Amino acid sequence: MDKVTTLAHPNIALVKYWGKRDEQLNLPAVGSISVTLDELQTRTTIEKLIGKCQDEIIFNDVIADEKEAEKIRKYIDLFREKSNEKIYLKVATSNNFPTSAGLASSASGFAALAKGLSEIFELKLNAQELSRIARLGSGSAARSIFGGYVQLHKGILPSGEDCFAEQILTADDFPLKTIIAITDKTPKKVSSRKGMKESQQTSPYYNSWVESSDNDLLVMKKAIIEKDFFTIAEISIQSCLKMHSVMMTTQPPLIYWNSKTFAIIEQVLKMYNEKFPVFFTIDAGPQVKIFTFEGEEKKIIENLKNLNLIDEHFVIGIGKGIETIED
Ligand code: 2P0
Repeated sequence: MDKVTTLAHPNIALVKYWGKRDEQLNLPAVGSISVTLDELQTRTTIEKLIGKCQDEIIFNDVIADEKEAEKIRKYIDLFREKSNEKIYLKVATSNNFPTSAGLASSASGFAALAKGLSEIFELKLNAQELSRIARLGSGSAARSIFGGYVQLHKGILPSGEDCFAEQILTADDFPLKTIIAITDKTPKKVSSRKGMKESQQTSPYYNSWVESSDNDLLVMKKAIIEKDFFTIAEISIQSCLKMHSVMMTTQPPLIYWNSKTFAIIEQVLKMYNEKFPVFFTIDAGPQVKIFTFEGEEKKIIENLKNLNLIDEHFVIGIGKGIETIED
């Protein structure tokens, strides 16, 4: 195959990943559970270059800056080594959503890239193997290989063989909706990779965060299988606030929220405490991801709009895993 196009979607973790057990192999210190999103997507086209000895990396129609390009070239090196094929590639990737603003662009980016590269290098990887190799690009990318509700196991083996993702339920099994409330579109100041390393080294809460996560994963998995919305909500809110407590107590502090983020949390919690089916989660950025049942999203948006808390927002369903498109 000389050319391939792949599509992948970002995901949002309900039980969060923050911290690594092995930096070299990018092995997470905690497992995580996410939902893969529908309408937001990364589209990546990979072509073999003839007579070139360097990969060309294009990002949103512009040549990628050297730092970004080098990261991608190093990732392609893994596939060159695995396949023993010294070919160079043109990789053109684009997102239909803002990058680096807490919307998991590295998850969909590396998932699309892992799938495309495995096709170009004819590695014939199954979904579990793809999740393992996507993880080497970015931990959260392992989860975007699958659609619906997905668990990434942290594993215990030093090789990382037992660190892979698998699907818990499909999108159709339990079709929730997410409202992504955009509170600030500027790129985040501290990357997740750098931030989680600093948390691991300095937050006094880091160890209890790691210790408490196994139980969150157990309860969340059971709640998803049983489609128990309010337990999913309780664990998601807890996991999010625990992760942000670790972030905030990192030196120097990692405060990803702004005043609107906080005000939206307050409103969502108010509705949740009145038994409305809603909960929030927040990643390494200021956007608030609000989950509810299909059909209930209008009430939440109206409430937040009346309080001037959101201008831009997306309403998104739960989506599928990676796909290859025939060119
Ligand atoms: C998550 N995040 O579980 C958590 C919540 C951000 C906050 O996974 O270093 O970009 O590339 O493995 O995957 C973001 O971390 O980090 C992330 P690396 P990644 O969604």
